[in-house]
Amino acid sequence: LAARQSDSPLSLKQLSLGITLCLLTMGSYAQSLVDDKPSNNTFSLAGVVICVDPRDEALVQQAAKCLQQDIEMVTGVKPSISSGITQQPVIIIGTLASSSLIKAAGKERKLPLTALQNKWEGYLIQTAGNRIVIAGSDRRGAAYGVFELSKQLGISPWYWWADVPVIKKKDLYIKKGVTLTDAPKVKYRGIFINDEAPALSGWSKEKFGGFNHLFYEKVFELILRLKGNYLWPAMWGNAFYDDDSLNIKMADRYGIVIGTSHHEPLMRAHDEWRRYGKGKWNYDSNEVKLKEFWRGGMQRATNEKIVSIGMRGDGDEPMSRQTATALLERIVKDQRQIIEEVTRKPASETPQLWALYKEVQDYYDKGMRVPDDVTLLLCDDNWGNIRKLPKPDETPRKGGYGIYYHFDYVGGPRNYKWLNTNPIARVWEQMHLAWEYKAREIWIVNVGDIKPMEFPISFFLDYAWNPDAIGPADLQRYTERWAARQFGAAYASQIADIISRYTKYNGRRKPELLDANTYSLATYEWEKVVDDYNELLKKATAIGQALPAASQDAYFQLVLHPVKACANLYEMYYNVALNKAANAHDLPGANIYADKVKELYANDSIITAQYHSLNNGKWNQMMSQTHIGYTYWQQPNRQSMPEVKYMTGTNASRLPDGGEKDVKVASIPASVTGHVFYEVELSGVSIGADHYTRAINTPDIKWQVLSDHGRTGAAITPFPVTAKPQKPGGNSPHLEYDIYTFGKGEASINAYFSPTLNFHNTAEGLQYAISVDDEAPQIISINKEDSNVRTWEKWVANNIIIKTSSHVISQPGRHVVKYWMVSPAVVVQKLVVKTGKQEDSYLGPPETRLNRD
Ligand code: REL
Repeated sequence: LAARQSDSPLSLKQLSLGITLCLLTMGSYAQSLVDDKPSNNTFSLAGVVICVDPRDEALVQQAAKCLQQDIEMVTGVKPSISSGITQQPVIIIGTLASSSLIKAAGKERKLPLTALQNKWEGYLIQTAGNRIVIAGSDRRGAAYGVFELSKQLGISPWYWWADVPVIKKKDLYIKKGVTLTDAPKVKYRGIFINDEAPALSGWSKEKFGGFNHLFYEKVFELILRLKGNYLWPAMWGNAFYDDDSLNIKMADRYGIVIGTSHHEPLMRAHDEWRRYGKGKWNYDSNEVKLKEFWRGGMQRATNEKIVSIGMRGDGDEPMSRQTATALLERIVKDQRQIIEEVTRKPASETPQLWALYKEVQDYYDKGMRVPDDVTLLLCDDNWGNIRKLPKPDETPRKGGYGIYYHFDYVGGPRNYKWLNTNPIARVWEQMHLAWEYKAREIWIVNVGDIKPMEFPISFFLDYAWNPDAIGPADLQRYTERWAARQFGAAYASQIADIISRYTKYNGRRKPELLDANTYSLATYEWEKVVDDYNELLKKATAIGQALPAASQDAYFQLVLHPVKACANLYEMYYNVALNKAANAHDLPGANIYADKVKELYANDSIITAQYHSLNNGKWNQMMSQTHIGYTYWQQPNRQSMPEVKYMTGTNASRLPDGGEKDVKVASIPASVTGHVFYEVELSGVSIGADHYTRAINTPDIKWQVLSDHGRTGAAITPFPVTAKPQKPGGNSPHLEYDIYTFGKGEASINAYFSPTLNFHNTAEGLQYAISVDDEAPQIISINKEDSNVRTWEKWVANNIIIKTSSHVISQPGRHVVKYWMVSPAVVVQKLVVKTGKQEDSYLGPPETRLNRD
């Protein structure tokens, strides 16, 4: 039953290419400016003055203030800000166009400023003598340069939002002679605060009095520190422009580009129509009032913005079925006329987007078009699977393409808005597709309440900054670096492992979708997933105990809480399952399990309360999202404990002799009882897809392992993701798995795929092919039926697509399973060859690994 990896799947040439690529990738992390100790090659920042031209942009002045605060946080001494260079050491900050200081420094020091000319958000940091010069090609470029320095001085972008401690140092030493230049690759990189009640709404009300400029100041600073530039503000009963007239001023001060969400045209929050709208949200019957409403939105939004255009139904609903493309095109035309009239510039000079969200994509597919300067914002399916991407041969559009992605969602098959359930391995793989297929203008992600999405937000914005810098093999290292920034280097790799693990577990199924039936008792799957979570909790707790007191609050928020909360949740549903089984089979223990459920249910609230009490209640209400007691897609009004049944009689209150095992064995169907262990082994082979025996590459197409991608182990996919579809057979790209079977005759192979969608909307969908020994490869589509909403719901709820093929095994013994590439971008996680009866389980049978030598 072995899948054997060949000794040397890589040639020497491939290996040296790999090493070169790895060095290049490593080199693209920002060069270090700071040293731990003084030396001849460093200068001290003691007594430093920050210099800014007072006529430079407001954002530059603001960035200087942030740096002033940051240096004080580290050294305890607040540097002064001056308009001229009076003493050394000095940090000079400014933009190319508006800073006389930068112009002078450029001449005097021969800074390579021309490299910044006409760059979008580029910066240059140069250290020499006793000075640091930070020059921006524009206002945000200068700010990013400042925040790069801050980060290197030890200020995490999350210092405020997650209480990450700043390590105090008496002095700071800057390396001399370093030049660092950088600029983003994706033009607009942002977050969408959404689904913000009850958690963020309650919290912001308590701490700031609502979603006002004081709240947004914190958000804008965070976005800048993460090198993002774009925000869709909170809109659940909130209206950025209307709620506080200072919101827009704050956006200007921090240089953040504002948009309204995909279904809120012309800078008007949806809630404003509820507040002020006259008549129906219907262009056919109420054109005049709608135009007036939109004109008001444009007149008010004098700040830097991207204007959403188009129209959906009232409140994020589809338009009526009869809505004609012609009407929608007219709406866009009229909206652009308003934009022109208000801005007194051609419409093409105001950045706009049209979001192909849900049914709007159908309008596009049926031929509706908008002018070329408008960015087409392509969307995921709300579950992290991109629905559409430009074809490689598509004529480029002036406005280009963007992506609207989700880390949080309210809608079917179920809301997921409590914890972080987004493994970055999948985010990377999907956004890599977006990058390679040239959706590069806007990347925006729905982050719910911001917390607890700290880690995936960091990743999304870092990846958007430079997708070429983070390759498929860099994700663990990325996570380690992130952990090191928050908690220091000592435990970074263990913390990274915990983060990867808990997101992988949560990615298998959103906690809101979990119940007693998710995992199987009969195959010991339930026991295994609970053990795994508890093991992780043990590790996470031990590391927490080893960290200094100053890191405890941050550690709880960023690492321990999700593990603790989910280990508890898993254990609770497991005990519900045991209680059910004990009841069904009239076995001892039912009441013990029921009591345990009660205890764990209560413990869930205690864990939430623990979060709320951190740092003197700074995050009170932030975890108040209901997450137990769902009965359909929408959240319940309040949590309720899963039902358990008590039994009468003394048996009910004692554990079975064999412990919980007796209950599980009893729940195995009679057909396999007695033989279960042998049957499972004899009835097939389960192989992690990356554990191939031989990989057959071609000069243009190589198999790429995606580490830690998927529900169980890793995954594998052909690279580049833009490769042309292949006809399977002969030496076309494929993977071979040597297996051994004890039986013969009919067999089936279940192939497990990441739920990638048919993003080029082809008739056949994404395809793979499969064969055993010399069979002709069978070509199978992984997503032909994705128009069926029930099928799609199953894929996203289970976070897997499973396709089955039928085969005939000629005789017991050795065989070769061949998995062939047909379409690019198909990501396979696991193959299960079934030759006999197998018990169903959620994750499928664990890998049958024998004899790897
Ligand atoms: O997740 C989404 O994209 C949508 O459901 C939201 O944008 C939508 O606006 C919803 O929060 C409320 O209207």
